[in-house]
Amino acid sequence: MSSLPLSSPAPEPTPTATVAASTAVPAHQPAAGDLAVLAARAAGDDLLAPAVRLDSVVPAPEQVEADPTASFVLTADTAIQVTADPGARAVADHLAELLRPATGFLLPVADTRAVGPTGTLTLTLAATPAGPAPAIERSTTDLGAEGYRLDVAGAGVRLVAGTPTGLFYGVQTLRQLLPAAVESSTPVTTRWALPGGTILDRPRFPYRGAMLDVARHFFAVEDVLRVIDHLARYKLNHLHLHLTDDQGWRIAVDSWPKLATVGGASEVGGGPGGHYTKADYRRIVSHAASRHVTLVPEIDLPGHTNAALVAYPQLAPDKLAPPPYTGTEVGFSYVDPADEQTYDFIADVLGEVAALTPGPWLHIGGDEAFKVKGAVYTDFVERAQRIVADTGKAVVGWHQLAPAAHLDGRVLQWWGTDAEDPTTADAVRRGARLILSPGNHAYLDMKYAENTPIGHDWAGLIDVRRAYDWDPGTHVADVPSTAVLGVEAPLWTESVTSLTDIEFMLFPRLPAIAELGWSPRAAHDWAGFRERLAGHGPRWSTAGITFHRAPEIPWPATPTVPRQNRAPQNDTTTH
Ligand code: TNX
Repeated sequence: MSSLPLSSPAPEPTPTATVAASTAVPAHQPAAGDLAVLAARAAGDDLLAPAVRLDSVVPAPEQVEADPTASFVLTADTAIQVTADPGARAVADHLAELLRPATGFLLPVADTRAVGPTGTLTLTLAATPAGPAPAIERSTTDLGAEGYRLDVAGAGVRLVAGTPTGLFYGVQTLRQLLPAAVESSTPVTTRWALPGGTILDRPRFPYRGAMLDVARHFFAVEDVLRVIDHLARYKLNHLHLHLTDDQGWRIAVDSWPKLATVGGASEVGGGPGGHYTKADYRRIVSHAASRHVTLVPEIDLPGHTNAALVAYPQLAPDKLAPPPYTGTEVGFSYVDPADEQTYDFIADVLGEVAALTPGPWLHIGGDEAFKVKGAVYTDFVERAQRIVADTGKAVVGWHQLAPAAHLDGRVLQWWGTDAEDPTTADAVRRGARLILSPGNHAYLDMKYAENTPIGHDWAGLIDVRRAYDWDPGTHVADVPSTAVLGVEAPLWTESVTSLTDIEFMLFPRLPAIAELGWSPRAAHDWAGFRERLAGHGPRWSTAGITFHRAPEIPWPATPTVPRQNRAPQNDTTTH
């Protein structure tokens, strides 16, 4: 069920599982695509039917109404037309860039004021879209900040949203409705058919994220950009970067330069580590913005700070520089809560990171500070929270922050494994909102199975079903769904050392978490999800994305893309 209010009168959202086939006779003149389908049917040949069903999208849309009598076929003559608005235009250009490599079509983009032929893919920015599909028409009056409506008919494809972000998500849906070959980086000859009908869609929760730990192992800017692309495919809108930990400090800070140059010079296992310059970080921010993803930077305090102490021993309680740490233990390091220099350091660092970050949040960690206890810990957190507020950002922290005083806009990221958590529930009663990252469902560093070659198992094994089968809205006892901002899937990287490793742990569990964050609860259905997800395997293979061929998913046996046209294969059963 959507957490966003529908305008009155508001029909109940229809779960995707119950797709209504429209029986209405199309009012328009049959177009080439329709005629081809009808001709093929008449000949008893279903080969020309679109390869993908309208109800196969991940995450499941709020409402889907298939029209099996219609389909739209992309051709060399297809053009894209878009409302004259810079944000909408950027989305139309993104759509063209997604479709050009595989189709080899020109797909010119023009704004709706242009004279000449109208586009057959039309992207319209409109607060109150109107359209011809009567059954779900009434609920289009409020698509919200991220919703969209997609109509596919023989004559063309019409995408309408109230914001560029909504159009962007409509484009991600459109991409999934084309054959898997659309993921090819080189031209493929196939019939580029989209299934006919209407999708009306908007998210259940406003915060849908993933976390990448770039501190335990460092990852190049290009790797982070690719992860952002993966998030966007599944309509996730936040990337939390865990930028600092015992093993490495990964962001340049001008006022404390040795944090990055000295503190960033290693990683787990003793590799060379690295850090992002401010220019690197700006590249990440800007790519994220182009994918409608907000960056949430984390500076973990007061624990997980060995790398900072190596660089600046005056921050250490004993004022002695510890050796660099390349192991995987936690909870031993902390900045000196009794020294004023520590708070100057925090204000400087958070001030610089806030200035680089357009999003509304700063994450201050707070987890596993085992040596800073009781009132010393809560006093420290309360000061750090106020420093965040002084930068103009809202504070996010792991749920260990819960006992500290509430502060406007405070968000706790819950990573527990026991859903009875009275301390967190009390913080919620005092005003905190929650991001749900239950360790035993959403932690993507957990192994899939006993024999998974990398990963942890302290929170249990997490197969795809376990990642999918829980409800963020009701998960923590005595926390109402109205206090849940959304979900996040963290990937800790003690044992994750490459982009291939990252993708192996993300796919296919990331789309499962994405569906929990986006889709109405009424659409939750493991049996349907595993079928829909299976169709994504060939897409990932074609895009060169590594994934775990999870045994509980009925992956198609044969590639749907002609072999000679396929990108290099990376998909893997074993690692
Ligand atoms: C706990 S979850 C941690 C991390 C580790 C992770 C490994 C959390 C807030 N802290 O420091 O990397 O377990 O799964």
